[in-house]
Amino acid sequence: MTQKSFPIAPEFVAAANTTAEQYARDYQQSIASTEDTDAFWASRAELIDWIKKPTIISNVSYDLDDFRIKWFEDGELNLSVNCLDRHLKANPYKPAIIWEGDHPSLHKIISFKELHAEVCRLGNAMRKLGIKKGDRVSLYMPMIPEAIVGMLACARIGAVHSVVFGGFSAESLGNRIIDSQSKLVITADEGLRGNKRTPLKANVDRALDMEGTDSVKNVIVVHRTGNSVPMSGRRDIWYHTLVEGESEVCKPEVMNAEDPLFLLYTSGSTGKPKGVLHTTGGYITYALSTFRDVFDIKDDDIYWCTADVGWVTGHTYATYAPLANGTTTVMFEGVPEYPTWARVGHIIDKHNISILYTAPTAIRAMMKEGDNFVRESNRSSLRLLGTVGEPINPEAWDWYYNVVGSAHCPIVDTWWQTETGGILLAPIPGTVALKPGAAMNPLYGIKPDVIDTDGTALEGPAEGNLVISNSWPGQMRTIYNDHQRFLETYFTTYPGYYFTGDGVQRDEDGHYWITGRVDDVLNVSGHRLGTAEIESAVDSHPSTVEAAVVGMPHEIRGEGICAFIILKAGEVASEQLKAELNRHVRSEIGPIANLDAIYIVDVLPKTRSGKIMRRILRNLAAGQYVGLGDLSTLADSSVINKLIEVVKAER
Ligand code: 6R9
Repeated sequence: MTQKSFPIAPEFVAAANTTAEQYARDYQQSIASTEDTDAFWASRAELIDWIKKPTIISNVSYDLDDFRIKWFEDGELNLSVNCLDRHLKANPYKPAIIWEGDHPSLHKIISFKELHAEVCRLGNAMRKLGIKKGDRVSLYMPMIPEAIVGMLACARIGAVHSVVFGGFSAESLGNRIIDSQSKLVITADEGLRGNKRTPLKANVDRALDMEGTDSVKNVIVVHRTGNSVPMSGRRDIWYHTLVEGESEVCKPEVMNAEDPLFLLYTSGSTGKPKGVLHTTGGYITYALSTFRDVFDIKDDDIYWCTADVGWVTGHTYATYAPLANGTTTVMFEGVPEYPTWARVGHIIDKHNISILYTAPTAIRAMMKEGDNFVRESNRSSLRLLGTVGEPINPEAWDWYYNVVGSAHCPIVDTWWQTETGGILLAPIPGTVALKPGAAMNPLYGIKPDVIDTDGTALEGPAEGNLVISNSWPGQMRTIYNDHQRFLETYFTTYPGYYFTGDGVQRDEDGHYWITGRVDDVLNVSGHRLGTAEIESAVDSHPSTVEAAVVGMPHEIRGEGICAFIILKAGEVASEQLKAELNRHVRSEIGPIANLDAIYIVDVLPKTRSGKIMRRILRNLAAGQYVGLGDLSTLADSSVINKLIEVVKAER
């Protein structure tokens, strides 16, 4: 925890939507009692256009014998209407999406009116394919406007979308399709990033060869690069021929507030990725409300969230919240290094971007290339910066603040999770001096607690596990197909609380500093990967017997992946085999699961009950060979020296 704090420039404070006094007063009021919290959310629900206004606000119990999470349960609405139709009267020609293509010569501006028409066309076409309310639709898309059109078209007709990150493998896509039993897949011929192509359609074909994917009746393919791709019989349809001639009027499905909106798969500490389910009314109320507070939104903001639509940030803060608020959202197809590392700055100048929301890993990658690239642009349109995904280190914070933001833009460090639907902790800009690395304060209606391993909530300055003691409208409702796992993962460790899986420190001023995951989830470039998932990918290679995967410090990605692997008898360790193992894991999960270090070992450190002691491996992976902590539960203490030998020989 650094003691340095950065007061916010008086000009910003003077123009900010929220004052320090207002935040202090309204926050206290919003958590004073359940009735007060309900009153707060009832007032925020006024930001939404309801078909039927809710009369019941919350209906929540974390008691496992009587468990329920419902918000606005008698309300009815349609999300696409909130994102599109309601802006058509006052602002039909305002840009809804500014799309910047992979190559700097290519961009497109899509107004709310145009986006509305496109969503209606696709919605009608999907209905003709037999997609009905409640059906699941998988999206496997590059960062092109049709990804947002696809999500909104699902919302229009009441289908539940499941966006799968375009960087995931065919295998990962297939598993998600099997779990969700999607009827339809929307994809593109290829993705294009940094002038490199990703074979999206070919991956879909491979995924649909997997057993258990028969639920998929059609694949809609957007023509992006134009390279020829095999189109199979009646199953595959080109997007442009499908929507051609469709009407620009599409009756929105009436959705109950608690009807599902989307599934998004995320990694947990055990087992396969879980389908986090979000519902309609609470999710959008929370998304919109937090968006306005945290980003101090004004009518003329041009807002750029760099997250891919395949992650929750791309759902909540690149798509739903800005569009519901009528804010222009910038979508970038490419990568920050193409054609040069100056690209991000050039995009900011080109589109007059006022708010930039990105991840520490991207900031570190740009920082490493030096200041000159960023200084090719003037970035004078910027007024606010945000970060998300992982703790930001003070050097990266300083660089973001001083170089990217020219020392006049506050940085909002936003802590949240796929499960939370929206931001829970952040400094509302203008209300508090910033501390680099701290997510600072709870948002309205959120009651965080720091809890020790015995389950005691700690007072004052403290360090422990982060839990939330109440509910908020954007909270996930279940794990798709596995409600029991939902209860066990989040509500059983500390009864009566939502358990986040993160460690936290609360300082003397009551500000929160996230310290990272306390479970077996890695955070690689701000993306979650379960050690169990990677281990089972390694185990599935014919040359291996067993693997243990841990995180290790990584300069750019924040956390890198380190695998300790035992080979089958007769297999010989070689650089070639290691490269092959890495290729195997990347093709099983996706390129983000790159193994940064591989140690071939004869044994793994296990407890007498057979559990791998990852703590020891984490220390070794970080090059720490002494002070390994309590080793008394280790079944065979001689393994430590053997492991140290292997690691030392390789580093
Ligand atoms: C939104 C998102 C969630 C995990 C979370 C935590 C880490 C996110 C953070 C942060 C420190 C921040 N995390 N934001 N850690 N400071 N501002 O990233 O969702 O992909 O589900 O990841 O990311 O560990 O538990 P998700």
